[in-house]
Amino acid sequence: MNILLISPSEFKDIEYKTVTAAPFMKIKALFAPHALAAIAALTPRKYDIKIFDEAVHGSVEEHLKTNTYKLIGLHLTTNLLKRCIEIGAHIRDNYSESYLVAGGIGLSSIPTEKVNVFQTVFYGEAEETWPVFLTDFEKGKPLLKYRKLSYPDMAKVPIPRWELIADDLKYYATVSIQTTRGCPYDCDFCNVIYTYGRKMRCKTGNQIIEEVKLLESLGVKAVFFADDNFIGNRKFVKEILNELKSLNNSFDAPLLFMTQLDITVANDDELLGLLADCNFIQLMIGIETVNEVTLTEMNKLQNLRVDIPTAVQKIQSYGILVTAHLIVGFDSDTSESFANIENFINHANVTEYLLHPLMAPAGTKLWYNMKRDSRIIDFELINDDFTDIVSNIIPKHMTREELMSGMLDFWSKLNTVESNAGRVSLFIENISRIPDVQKPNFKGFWKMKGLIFNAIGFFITKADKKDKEAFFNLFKQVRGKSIILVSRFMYMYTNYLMNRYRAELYAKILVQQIQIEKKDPSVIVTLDNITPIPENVLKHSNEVFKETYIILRKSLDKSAKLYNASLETITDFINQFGNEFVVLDDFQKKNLTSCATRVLNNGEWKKEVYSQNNESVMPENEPPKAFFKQMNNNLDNYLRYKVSIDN
Ligand code: B12
Ligand code: SF4
Repeated sequence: MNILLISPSEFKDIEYKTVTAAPFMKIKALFAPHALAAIAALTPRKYDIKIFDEAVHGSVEEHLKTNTYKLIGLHLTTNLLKRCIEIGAHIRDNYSESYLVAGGIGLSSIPTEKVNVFQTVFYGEAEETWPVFLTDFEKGKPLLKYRKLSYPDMAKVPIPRWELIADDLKYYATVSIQTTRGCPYDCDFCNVIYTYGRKMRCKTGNQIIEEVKLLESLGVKAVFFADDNFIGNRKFVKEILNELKSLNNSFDAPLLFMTQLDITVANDDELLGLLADCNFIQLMIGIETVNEVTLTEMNKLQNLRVDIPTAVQKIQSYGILVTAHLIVGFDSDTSESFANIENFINHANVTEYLLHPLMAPAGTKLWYNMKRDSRIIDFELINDDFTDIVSNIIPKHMTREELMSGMLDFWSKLNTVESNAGRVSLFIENISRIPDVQKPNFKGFWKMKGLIFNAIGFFITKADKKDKEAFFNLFKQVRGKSIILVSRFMYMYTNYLMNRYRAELYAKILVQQIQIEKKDPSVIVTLDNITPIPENVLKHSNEVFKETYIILRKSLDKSAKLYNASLETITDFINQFGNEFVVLDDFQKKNLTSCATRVLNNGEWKKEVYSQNNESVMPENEPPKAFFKQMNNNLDNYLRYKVSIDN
């Protein structure tokens, strides 16, 4: 049997366009299709499997004209939802011999009826469900949905099959390795812990080292560690870094590493030294805001453990670039917040930053709170193509227009060549600990010569005059400081070009969006009217969840069934008895039991099909903690979509 795995892309996608600002890199996308290489690794070798990335090879419709597949899988992301559905519809209309499936983290936030073009969908991590599906498929009995409720053990995750796209790897800025999933923190605006859990799940050192070796052998130059928080487990990360340090320095040209982690890294000199000496050149850090009140309100308490500007400078003193992820639009933000952010960037000398408007992902605490205040917007009505730049909230102390125009103004000041060059120069000057990284040997240099000459050639002949001048002045400065810093400087300037262009693209979207909202203010519809979770039920939600669990557990023991029947029971209960609910007394317990009985006898959950093999048996009396989390996370979504379908 042959299988095609598709990574969708389209020309108007910002990620796709951004890379064109650095033509000398000759890349076509920022990230290689990690999820699909991971799925390929979970597929028995007897199958003939191909990965097709539209960013590299163009539209898949063309490819399908001359190639047929028995099974086609698509990696679905919410920012490319329309393209994913378009591809799906094309396949269903023209290739009835192919069976079509889709997976991806974003799927859980999309109403089922929107993705029914796919014959099977995978919710959540697929390490355990994909192999089960393949067996079911071979038997001719694939299910409609595969939902994994427990978290796969990362120590058993196989090495992604990058060799399948060995020829494509040169077209990506980075290829990724994931060492952990999960994050120990619990920030109000983030849904990572609902998706991956709060307990860090780690691969073994051996797995990670083998992945690094594989990528190096395939000619990869830059590796992105795609963890949510690379230092979420300090002991583990230090062990890995100690091994990585000697491995990376033994290569002809050490790989460049980047990752995402939290600001408390600045409190740990040993860790900073290890990161620097492994050749981590860039750390992406969720600074979010420098307003301490907001950090407290958002439960981003780890950021209060440091003085943020000092922490940034300390990390930079190790020769590591900090990319500050910043958010504006929190309740304590006003139009003046833009000036505060600008001051922070200049004061801490942050060389790279991404400023986003506050988004409230569905199901997060922030989303619940804002929705209760009628401040969550029905995103589909405004702009669901550009989910990282058009916000889904109504800010408290600014209008939406002030939020958007503040961002436009911010970029126009900070993205100038002069402003950037000033910060980069200071960054170079302030590096006090030169990373202990091997210089590339002759063979290593030879491998990189194309890239180096292309870049230099670009700045001599094609770059704007100002960029050219700034680049060569800074090049001279960095060369004088240490040869080992040259590659990270070139990376830094390349990123600057791409981010500057990205901001221009974002600016166009914001200008359009401001006009749309001005012309027709009625596009701003808030979600409150269609999500009726009464205050009193919310207050007692854990008791209601537990009671529901205990009632249903007598009849159901497998996690997915119990979970889905619980959601339906609670929804039923809220619809029928929610408004009169005060506390969970005997009367309400009886009501809950009658809802559960109805659901057990003829509920919708019965029509859903579940993966049988790997589903865990739930404990008898006490619901596990994860059950409460899943209920909290999904109940509101479930209600929303159910109600909107019914309407
Ligand atoms: C690189 C990256 C991107 C790249 C993706 C490039 C690419 N081609 O993969 C780009 C920049 C395009 C991107 C976009 C977005 N991202 Co992003 N991204 C990441 C990052 C850092 C790594 C992704 C990765 O490679 N993971 C490793 C692979 C193995 O995991 P995976 O992709 O989840 O795949 C597994 C399953 O989803 C499933 N699966 C995936 N595809 C398929 C296909 C089939 C056929 C099957 C069967 C299964 C399957 O199986 C895989 C193995 O378990 C993650 C962080 C993270 N922890 O993953 C954030 C992350 C996934 N992104 C996130 C967000 C918010 C976004 C955006 C919504 C941003 C925006 N506002 O526009 C969009 C849309 C993503 C979405 N929700 O659909 C969040 C998602 C939170 C959530 N719960 O939804 C994460 C977790 C980051 C974070 N900490 O907030 N992202
Ligand atoms: S530290 Fe980052 S990944 Fe972890 S919960 Fe907070 S925002 Fe999410």
